[in-house]
Amino acid sequence: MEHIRNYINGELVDPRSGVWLPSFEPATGAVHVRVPDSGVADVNAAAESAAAAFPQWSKTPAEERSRLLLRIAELIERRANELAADESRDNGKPLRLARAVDIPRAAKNFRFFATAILHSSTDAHATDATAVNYTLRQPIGVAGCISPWNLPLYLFTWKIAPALAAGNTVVAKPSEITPLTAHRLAEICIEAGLPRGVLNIVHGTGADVGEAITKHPGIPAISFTGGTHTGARIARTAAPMFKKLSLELGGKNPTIIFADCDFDATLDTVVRSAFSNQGEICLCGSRIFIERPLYSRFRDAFVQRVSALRVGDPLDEKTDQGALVSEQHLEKVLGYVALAREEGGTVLCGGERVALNGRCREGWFMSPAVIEGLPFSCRTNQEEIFGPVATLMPFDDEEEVTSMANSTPYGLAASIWTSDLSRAHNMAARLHSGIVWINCWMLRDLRTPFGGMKQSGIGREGGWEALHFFTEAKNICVKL
Ligand code: TXE
Repeated sequence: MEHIRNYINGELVDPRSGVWLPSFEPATGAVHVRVPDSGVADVNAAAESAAAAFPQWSKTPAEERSRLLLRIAELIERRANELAADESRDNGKPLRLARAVDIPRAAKNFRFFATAILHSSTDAHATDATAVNYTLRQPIGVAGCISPWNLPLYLFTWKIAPALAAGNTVVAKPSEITPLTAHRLAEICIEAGLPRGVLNIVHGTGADVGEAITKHPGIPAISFTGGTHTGARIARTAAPMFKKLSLELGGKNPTIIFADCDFDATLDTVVRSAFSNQGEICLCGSRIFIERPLYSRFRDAFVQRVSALRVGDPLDEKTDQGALVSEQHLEKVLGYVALAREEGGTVLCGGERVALNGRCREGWFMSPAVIEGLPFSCRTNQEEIFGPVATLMPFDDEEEVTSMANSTPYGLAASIWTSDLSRAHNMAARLHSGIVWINCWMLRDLRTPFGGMKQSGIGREGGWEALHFFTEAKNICVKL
């Protein structure tokens, strides 16, 4: 069985503890790799090597940093099939999805920031005829990057690429639940010739490794994606240390469908926005509001489509819904279906554990659930479930649906479906969401600000936002 290793100072090394944790294949429920049970000593070694590498890396010309990051992108693409298979095995998502989305986006993250730094400019401000000011953006130093299990390599590289591109060195931690492709990235960085210490990957639990990164005095910036509860915990530690913080947290995203929408296009996309990756994407539209004249027609068509989604072996090309990432998470999501029933909801389809045959008979599968009849204010409609569960609610006018959509503690993403674009633009401006899609979902331009408000986090990733997060702005004023 493969023992994953830490990547510290350019080498693959065992955890100082000499202890490994089991990591499971969700489709079979069996241990498939072992992940280092690292701790403070491993994080300190990583932070030390990152600090030692910083002076040279931060002075490396942008063109050379770009070349190395493009080389990493190239190697990711060359190993795409292997990486997709690893990602699917590790997370439980359909292989088809890992191949089409996760791995290509990981390469794209490196390409995007590798080229961005070749075109960056800065501000200058002339103060009448007396002075000129220019803004110097300098890398922060050692950046801490902590990522979750739902889109493992995709979100891991979404932080690492801009941090390195901006001239920082990095101590990164993937989720201990899905460590495999982060390990492959270490292998790729070694092959690409990334200088030792520039990127360090320390595997282990959030409580041990995650906390140690957050607390480390030599890591002045933390970029985190994960649960709101964990984000708050990180903020409590990092804020008094005056660390820069980027927190991409949970969501409870509204999908708002008006009667004048393009019915077929809306139906096709809303099935995907609710259940892609088993609903384990912070951007998934889990609360679906439908204008009352369209409600019955959309509900019936939606239930029919969701009932037809194939729950199966992630390696099977026909599979639409793979396994949930852990037994604990499966129980959590099934618990919310039970809660929905207690709160008066009607489960129109799915919401049951699914027992497959063959190699997946012990896997963590469930049928995607559609629930109606719940008030917008109940727990099922207020709390992040992060699984294949969507609720349907009718609405009568824009005021009502805007108020319901904005009623949760979250504010990450939303989608609006209507042919009345002036209505769409007005509503988009009023929604408590950092990202609003109109007549589309998950259509991504990496230059755009990415992130949410309220309990969905602090700060934005993507484009210049990411490069500005990973740099300090200094104003230099020259008297004329
Ligand atoms: O996130 P966690 P998990 C939501 C979703 C999910 C919940 C928990 O609701 O059910 O978060 O998911 C590390 N200090 N999202 O368990 O626990 C941990 O090891 C520092 C939304 O994945 O937040 C992992 O590497 N680090 C999210 C990472 O943080 C700590 C995507 C995320 O773990 C830590 C995933 C600590 N005290 C889950 N505790 C999104 N917005 O996309 C844990 N970690």
